[in-house]
Amino acid sequence: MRKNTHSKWMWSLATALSLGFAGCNLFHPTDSRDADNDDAAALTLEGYLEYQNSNYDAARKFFNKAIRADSSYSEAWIGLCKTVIKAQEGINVFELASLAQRYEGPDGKMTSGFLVMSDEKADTISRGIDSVMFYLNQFVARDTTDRTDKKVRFSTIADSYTILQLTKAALRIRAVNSQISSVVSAGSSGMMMDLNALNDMGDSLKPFLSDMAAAAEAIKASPDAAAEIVKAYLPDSTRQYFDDEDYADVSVGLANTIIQINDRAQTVEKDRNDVFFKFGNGRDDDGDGCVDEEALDNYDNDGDGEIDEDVRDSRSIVLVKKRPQNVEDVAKLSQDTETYDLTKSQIDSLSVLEKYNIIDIDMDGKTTQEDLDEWQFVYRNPNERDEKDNHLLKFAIDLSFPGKDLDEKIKNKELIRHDTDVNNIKYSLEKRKKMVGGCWVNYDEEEFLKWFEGRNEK
Ligand SMILES: [Ca+2]
Ligand SMILES: [Ca+2]
Ligand SMILES: [Ca+2]
Ligand SMILES: [Ca+2]
Repeated sequence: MRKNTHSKWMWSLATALSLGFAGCNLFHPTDSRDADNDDAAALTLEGYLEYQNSNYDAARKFFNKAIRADSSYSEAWIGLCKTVIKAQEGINVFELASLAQRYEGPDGKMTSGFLVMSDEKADTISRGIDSVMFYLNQFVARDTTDRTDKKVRFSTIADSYTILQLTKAALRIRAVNSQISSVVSAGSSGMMMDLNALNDMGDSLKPFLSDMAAAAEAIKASPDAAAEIVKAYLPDSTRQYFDDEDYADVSVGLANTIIQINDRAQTVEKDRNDVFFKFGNGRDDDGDGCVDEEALDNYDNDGDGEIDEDVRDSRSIVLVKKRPQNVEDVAKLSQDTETYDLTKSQIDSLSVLEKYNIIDIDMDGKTTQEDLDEWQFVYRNPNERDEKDNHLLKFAIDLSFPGKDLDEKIKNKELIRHDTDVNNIKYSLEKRKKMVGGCWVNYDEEEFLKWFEGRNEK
């Protein structure tokens, strides 16, 4: 079993990578063989010749000299990046991608090279990637801010860059005995993210998201090659539901989602981490009285002006597919010829999760199947939501959030969020209804006292 799945994707990965490298015959010979110290083109050619002969130390010196002569000379940067990747022991991108391959371990559980390797090896690889990234990141930063001659772009090395960053991310998530493939899965309804796996990561969550976001930028720069690489890191189940043509788009969609989460992770004030990064915990984390009210879609679903605060269990996330999978779907599509843009990673609909049978999101006394307003968007069609700029879930239609602007709304929620000592309540239920509004209007005194359970008493 291991052998079969292995060889299949390996061939496509090898093809993707070799295309990347074959396309990299970028070094234009010049007449001069005497590389002056200020002739970037000639120095780059010298570097390339050394690279061809596997003299990586010498190659690196020439490329560095070329960059000193002309720091915008992209061919020298690419040469330098390829050289440091080649020269770094243990950093063979193809081998690294192979580590992601899952197989059934002796205990019957699915495992991967990342999970079975020794801590020592993981450290070595991790350090190796860091030293390569020292150069790659400089080039990427220049390329994305128009500080190169643009003869060769980041996309040329995006496949290697993706593998290095995904490997880094995989090594981080390994620390909590998990794998990237446990975070993302697919089913007939689309691709899903299980953010519960991220809840376990603690302090390594932000670095993990930052590695994933870097990989995501590379995926966006070169989606077709990246699709093959992404396949190696994601569970096999994602493959059967998307055809090859869609896979690149789905990968970009996933990349966009990860970039958005990472932006939020890197910019949120430290003391508000819990508001955004306690996924689906069945508690009100932002102080508006609603419990796990948001869907992770980069939009405001409850109308309080904040995006993806107090997010619900994200197994409910579904990326829509544009291609019909069966006869019923074909019939549906012919009525509504709308097609979706997979790169936007729109949420089609939320799957109603059983675990919420006992969690009342809006605190109106009804849950899940009795209260589908908690799970349905005001506008069923994601494109319509975009057009109307209305991403509200139905339960939020009548909610109001007083406060003259977003700052004041947040300030009020913060006061409530920190008012956690049931023996010394500063803001009564009546005050909360007036200050924050939100779901507090649905609480009675008994439910109000329950809100304090499990929160810190001072
Ligand atoms: Ca809330
Ligand atoms: Ca929550
Ligand atoms: Ca919100
Ligand atoms: Ca949202």
